[in-house]
Amino acid sequence: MIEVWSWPTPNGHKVHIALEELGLTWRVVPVNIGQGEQFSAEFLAITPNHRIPAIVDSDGPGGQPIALFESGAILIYLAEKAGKLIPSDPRLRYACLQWVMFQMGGVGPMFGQYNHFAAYAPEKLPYAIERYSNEVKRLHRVLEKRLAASEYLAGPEYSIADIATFPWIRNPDRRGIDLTAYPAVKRWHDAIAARPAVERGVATLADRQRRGTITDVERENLFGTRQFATR
Ligand SMILES: N[C@@H](CCC(=O)N[C@@H](CS)C(=O)NCC(=O)O)C(=O)O
Repeated sequence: MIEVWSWPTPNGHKVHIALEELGLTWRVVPVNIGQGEQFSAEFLAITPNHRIPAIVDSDGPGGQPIALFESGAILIYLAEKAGKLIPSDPRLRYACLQWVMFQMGGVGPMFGQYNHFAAYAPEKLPYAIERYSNEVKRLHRVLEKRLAASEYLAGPEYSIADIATFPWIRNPDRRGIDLTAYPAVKRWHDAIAARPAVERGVATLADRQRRGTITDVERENLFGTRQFATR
């Protein structure tokens, strides 16, 4: 059994989707990050980084339990465990890992900073909003170029590179993006969104999704002194 400590955010959805695609047995342990549950002793024992997602697989390598954090590492682990969604041909495998790293080091952090400055920062800072908006658009252009030449990010087959990236491309209006300006990304997005496993993955904890203006408690946990306390 794989326990997924998670919340309905793009990084959480990557893992929910991968588990549904791979058909592994799993259960979700909700970690309400707005309410500060990521700082609990139980969760910190799994990940010192107090960020979702993290997993505990009771049947890890050698039949022993394993705990993992960082969604990219989790996707690689799950794909290798199941022997699916990661190419075995070395060239395609490195292409897959390259696009997973591109998502982890580029798409996730830049889109996240855009969300922060555009939606959550108490002060609207034009320089920061413009900088991250430019990065969001630039990264869409990189994806467009790749997906105009290749069916999926790693090559002809759907892989964890697509699963890592898709949750950050859905809901494009949240980032001021019109996907019709990126036709190859749109073709890829629509094909992935229609997969039943993806529909199930993004439905995980959907009833717990935060809506409306950020509250003072959420701000304190995510961006305030509680977030930055020494632990
Ligand atoms: N690089 C990490 C990023 C994880 C991350 O930022 N998770 C966010 C939700 S998407 C989180 O747990 N935030 C809680 C917090 O900031 O305290 C990964 O991909 O796993």
